[in-house]
Amino acid sequence: MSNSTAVMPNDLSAFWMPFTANRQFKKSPRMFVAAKDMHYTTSDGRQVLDGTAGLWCVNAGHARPKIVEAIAKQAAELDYAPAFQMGHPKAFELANRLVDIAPAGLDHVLFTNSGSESVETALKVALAYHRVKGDGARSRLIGRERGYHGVNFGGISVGGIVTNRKMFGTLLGGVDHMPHTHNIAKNAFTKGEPQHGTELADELERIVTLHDASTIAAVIVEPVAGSTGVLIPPVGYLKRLREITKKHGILLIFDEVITGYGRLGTPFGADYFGVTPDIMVTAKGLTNGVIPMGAVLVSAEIHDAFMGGPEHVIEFFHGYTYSGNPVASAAALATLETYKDEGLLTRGAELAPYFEEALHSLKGEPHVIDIRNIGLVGAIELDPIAGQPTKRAFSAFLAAYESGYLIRTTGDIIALSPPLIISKSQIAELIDGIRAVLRSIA
Ligand code: PXG
Ligand code: PLP
Repeated sequence: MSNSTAVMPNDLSAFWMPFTANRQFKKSPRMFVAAKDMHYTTSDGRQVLDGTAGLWCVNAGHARPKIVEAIAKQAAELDYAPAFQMGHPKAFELANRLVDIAPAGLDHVLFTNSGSESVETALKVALAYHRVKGDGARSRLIGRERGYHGVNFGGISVGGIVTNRKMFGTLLGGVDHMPHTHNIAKNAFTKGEPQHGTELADELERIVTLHDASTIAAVIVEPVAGSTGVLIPPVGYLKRLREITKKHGILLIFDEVITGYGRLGTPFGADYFGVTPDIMVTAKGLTNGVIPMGAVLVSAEIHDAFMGGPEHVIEFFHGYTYSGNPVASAAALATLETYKDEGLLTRGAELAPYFEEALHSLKGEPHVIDIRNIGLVGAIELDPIAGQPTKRAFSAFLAAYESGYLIRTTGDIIALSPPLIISKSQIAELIDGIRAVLRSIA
């Protein structure tokens, strides 16, 4: 690209970048200037194969025509409508389409602008639900170690990533955490769901006994923990959580920000595991990442519990300026159409065996201590450099980018979550690229 450097800004200092090593980045920036289907174009004109669907969100691949057209059309036709006490048709249509593809029993939708906002919304719905039912003593929230639920205060409180929590004071009170299920000693190089660790679900019984069920509002987990390195639940673990929560009248919230919209080869993680939560948190793939939007799906029982008061009174004191924004709604409808046209919500199931085999062919390469996969998500865990955690994986990330592959690293784990349109030959190319990277780094 001859004029590509023309788009480079002259000063990078003002933008304090999110979750980024700012000083390292600004010394040697990595800029994307365009994207189409499976590839990004860098500011120096190189093509980079997208191994991560952006940040786990571009499930249909980049710059898909239906989505691009829908956004342009909607912006010209109805750019914005007040979200409170007014409506516009596309938000209602989108809610209906979501209920159509969601697991049976999730019948109502609240819109947000991100996964983090979806998490806050879900936690608030859970607390308020018990309260409107006259059960307001149920105010505790239970999360899990190594859980990621976004960066807002509720989400980091129930979340279990120390670095995301420790700077920010006392967080929400009344929160407890279950142990995570990651166990390399027993489960290394498992394909799909690991055999060991199902009994860790019973830790929830212990927590319930400690606090008494009558004080607990909800349990929130990611069906597969994405952000902390693709931690796949042991066989039967989520079913057990469902049994325990049901037995004790505790709501189960699935945070499907990553597992939703086809990532596991099923529309949602709930479908993959055959476990339906009371509340499902989504974002990312809802709009293919193009426009910020999240959606929280709730059961009719939860929704209906709020509908008892006088009709002119607001039933739930919560919402965002951009809840169900027209342009975002149009983008989401076009995204769901694209998923449907191309069978993308289940395409991962066809590709998963091939992806699994390719990924596990990295066993035995330098530094690799575990490989795990489910649907079109995979992780390669590396042995950390002694005294310098995260450095090895970060070197792999930089080397991969230089050789034309976008991968994601968290700690010393490489995570892969390519767009669901990826071809078999592109999977092979990605894995071979990573193989070369692993052989090249210290
Ligand atoms: N819940 C889950 C399970 C997530 O994965 C969020 C909530 C928050 O979504 P927003 O839209 O507020 O970022 C997420 C987001 C990564 C990575 O590679 C993961 C996420 C976001 C950015 C990077 O670790 N997950
Ligand atoms: N802060 C102020 C001063 C506001 O007026 C508003 C919304 O009206 C917000 C924050 C919340 O913004 P949003 O609805 O986009 O989340």
